Amino acid sequence: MALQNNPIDSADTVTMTGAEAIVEILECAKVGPMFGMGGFQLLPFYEAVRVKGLNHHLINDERCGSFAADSYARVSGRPGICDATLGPGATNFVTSLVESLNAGIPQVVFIGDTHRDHSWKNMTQESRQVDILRPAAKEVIRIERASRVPELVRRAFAVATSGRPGPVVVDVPEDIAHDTYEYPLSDFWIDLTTTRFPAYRSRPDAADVAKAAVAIAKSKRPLILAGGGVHIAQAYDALQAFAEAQAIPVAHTLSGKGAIACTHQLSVGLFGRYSRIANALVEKADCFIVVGCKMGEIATKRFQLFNDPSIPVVHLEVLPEEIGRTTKSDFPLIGDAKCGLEDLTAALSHYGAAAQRDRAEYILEIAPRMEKWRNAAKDKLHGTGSPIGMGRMLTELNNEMPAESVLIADGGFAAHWGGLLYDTKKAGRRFVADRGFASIGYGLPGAMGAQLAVPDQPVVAITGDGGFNMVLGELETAIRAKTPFTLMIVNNAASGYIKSLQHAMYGSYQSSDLVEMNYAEIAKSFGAHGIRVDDPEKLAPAIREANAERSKPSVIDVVVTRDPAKMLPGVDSRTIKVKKGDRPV
Ligand SMILES: Cc1ncc(C[n+]2csc(CCOP(=O)(O)OP(=O)(O)O)c2C)c(N)n1
Ligand SMILES: [Mg+2]
Repeated sequence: MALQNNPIDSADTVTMTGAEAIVEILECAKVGPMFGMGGFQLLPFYEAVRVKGLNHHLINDERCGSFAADSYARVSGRPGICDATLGPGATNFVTSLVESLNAGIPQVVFIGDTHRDHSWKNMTQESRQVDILRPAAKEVIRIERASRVPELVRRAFAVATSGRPGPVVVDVPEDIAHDTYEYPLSDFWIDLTTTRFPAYRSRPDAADVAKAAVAIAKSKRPLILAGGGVHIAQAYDALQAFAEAQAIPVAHTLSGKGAIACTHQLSVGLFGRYSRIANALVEKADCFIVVGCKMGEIATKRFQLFNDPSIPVVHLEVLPEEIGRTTKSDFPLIGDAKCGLEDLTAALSHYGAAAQRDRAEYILEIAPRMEKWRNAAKDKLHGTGSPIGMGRMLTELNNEMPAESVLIADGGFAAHWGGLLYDTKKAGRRFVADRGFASIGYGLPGAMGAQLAVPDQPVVAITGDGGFNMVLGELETAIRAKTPFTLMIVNNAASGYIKSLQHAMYGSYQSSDLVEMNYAEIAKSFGAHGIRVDDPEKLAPAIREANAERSKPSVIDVVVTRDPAKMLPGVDSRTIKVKKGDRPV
């Protein structure tokens, strides 16, 4: 039981260590699972966690603990919590913190640091960890006074969950963690709004909304471009209501998948580097409504897709400094995506009937275009040959995954194939791809974090064999954490993305082959469930069997093509031409 969760006027005090005070606030915040690996500096933190019976998981690599915290946050809507010891533990967080920073995902991250009586005396494992992590985090808060522990942990939550959320590091010197201090009881509280995200919402200026509404009303072929910000703002209902009322199709980025259900009649799928029909609609659009999207390299096909200055761009974005970074914006709307969409809907309410009438033919284009694309892609989507094609694998996942489930896609091919071909059946963060930094190795820890957020729903992760090799120690963590997700390892015995690029550019290969492995056997030797599949007909039964296993994780070792000419997600990957200096895929 937390001591307090309300600011009270009390003269009573309690004596405890700084680390215990941290854990008091975490308890007030009702945090979910925590992930970390201990060391001397944070031992009292671990002891306080034990005494309170909070949910903490030892991980095998701090980066993976923070990946799991990131994924937990995305799926639960609550900040992820993780910790590491000083030095190598803390510096292991660099990659995972940048993922969360770039993707706008809140984490509260505790790291131990040296005893301040001895800092800079060449203490063992000492480094300038605060400086190393500073650009990887939204904020680094170093605790310099034990008396300020409750205030600064509250501050970490507030910064992590506000505006564009992000990771906040709390640096805890050894003496702060270990020494005792007298705290007023009244200091143990937290604003519960800051323990979820988005914490506090902001509204765009009403005059800006009115101007944007005029531009939208004038357009015949507007297109909504939805990014990950729709998830962060949980703007699903607002987006669907706006798109339906104004008869506007919705295209999405890799991070924005699920902004509207992929099966919704207004969904036109992924736009950018890969697309089904969305890029064709982009080319004919006469107004873009960009929502919670940074318009980065992949979304814009390396800044080529949205360069016609005659087409008005409405850009709804929570951070003003993002406006105009990559794409000129005629109607910037600064604020929370949910509030902004609600305001646009209200501003255009008089125009609903006209929109339905004027855009009826436009909307009717979607289904036949999608049908045509499906027909053109059917050899890939329904391929019957062995080795298994990724298109067929995604078709089987589309068939087998229920509406209430989560698919995690690792940083390489998995994200691109999944982003292009996977269909979420409900709005929501049901497709999680680590597109903030696109590190490989997110799939397995990401599945663990997501499964802890939705213990009763199927969670499937797709990862490459290279990505799995990078983090396979976390299979031990997942078994211990009793997280029964399914990990599909796309076994191409290669750093396949790289190999296929080498194929396209040079026709020869360097350092892109892996040893042939049987990952089902490896999984079994860990004590997990393992299935090896090399016949596409066996994919669906394997997914069903793995998802039915609820006591431990399952690995499905999916044997796919070794031919680098067939690995790329585009339908026409065999004929791809690579221009010097450009990235084609
Ligand atoms: C940490 C990290 N290192 C390197 C890369 C560059 N990279 C992108 S995809 C890829 C290949 C990954 O191989 P694998 O996980 O087996 O997936 P495949 O492409 O074969 O499906 C690499 C090395 C990366 N994204 N992240
Ligand atoms: Mg591979």
